[in-house]
Amino acid sequence: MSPLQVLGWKPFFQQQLSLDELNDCEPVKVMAVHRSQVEVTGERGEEAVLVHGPLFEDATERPTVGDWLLLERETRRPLRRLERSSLFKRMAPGAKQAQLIAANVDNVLIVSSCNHDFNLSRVERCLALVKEAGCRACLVLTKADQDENHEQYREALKGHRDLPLLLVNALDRSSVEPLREYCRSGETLALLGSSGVGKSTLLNSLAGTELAATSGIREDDSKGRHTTRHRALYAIPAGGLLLDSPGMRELGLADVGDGLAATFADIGALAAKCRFADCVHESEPGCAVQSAIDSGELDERRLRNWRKLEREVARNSKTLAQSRADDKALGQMYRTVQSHARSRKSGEE
Ligand SMILES: Nc1nc2c(ncn2[C@@H]2O[C@H](COP(=O)(O)OP(=O)(O)OP(=O)(O)O)[C@@H](O)[C@H]2O)c(=O)[nH]1
Ligand SMILES: [Mg+2]
Ligand SMILES: [Zn+2]
Repeated sequence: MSPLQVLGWKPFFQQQLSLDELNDCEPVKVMAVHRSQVEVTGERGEEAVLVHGPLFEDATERPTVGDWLLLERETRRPLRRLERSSLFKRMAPGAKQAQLIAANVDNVLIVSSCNHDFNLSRVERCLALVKEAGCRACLVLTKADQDENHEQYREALKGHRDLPLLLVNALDRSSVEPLREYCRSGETLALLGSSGVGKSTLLNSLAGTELAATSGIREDDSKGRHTTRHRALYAIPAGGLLLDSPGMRELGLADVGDGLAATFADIGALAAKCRFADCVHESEPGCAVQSAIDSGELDERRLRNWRKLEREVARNSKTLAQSRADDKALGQMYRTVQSHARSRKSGEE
């Protein structure tokens, strides 16, 4: 594998380059993002690149961790960002725009612990993001060495047959070995989960060396201390790229309607069998969703969570559509003003 392929370079990216670009440019992978510069790695190794200016004014255009940038070979100036094969984003509370988490991720580990942190509704929230991005996911429960009662977790997840589950001691390299299939050479693996679940510990065990700092959790409520402060990609000696991120308190769902529908495909299939097409699955006669709850086939918590996330996606999709429309109107106005200015100028000459 070439150094670029190890970083995840694929035909999908290669095809985006024009002949001129192939001659004059070099693709580099964004490993970490700071205010006005990004850390990148490419054929020449690591370097820092400035990314301010008009090219990156729009928030969703700005490079995020995992992006490929084209640099002008001589000046090392970024010319453009390549189209992404996948994108993770979230709605921050009260925000009007989605915040980018990472791009070009292949696989995701949804990390929880065998303690108070385990929360099925949060797993479902994460899954909606993963399915929207089209990534492969595995649920990892850390701290299996600290809890003997593993059956409850398997039981809780029995509805998610397509989601592999692995219980590990993240501190033990042999225990995390089965996760290697998610971070083969040239693949990018993202670790998502709340603070203190052991994301950085997992990363270090998979890397076989201490790449990321870790620290103990609070005794009283098992919560973490937000040890990891920034998102960053790490190239591990075995070949894969691992994305470590700070534990996210809020993983608000943006416009991820398809991902949500895929996560709750069972409820969708039931709803299709309701007598009335506009059934809201509360007290209508012939409601297949309610009868699945009565028979114990569907968990009431799962239905409640689906409703909650559906409302959230609807609300945020509306906000995002509105800000896109506002941006477009603003862009139109600028262009009109500029062209008036130009025609005035040429009239004077
Ligand atoms: N016994 C045991 N301890 C673990 C395991 N996984 C993580 N820990 C410990 O849990 C603590 C938190 O681990 P981190 O790796 O820092 O957690 P994190 O998810 O990166 O947390 P943030 O960076 O704050 O988001 C550390 O003290 C780890 O040693 C495990 O499987 N078993
Ligand atoms: Mg960490
Ligand atoms: Zn119904």
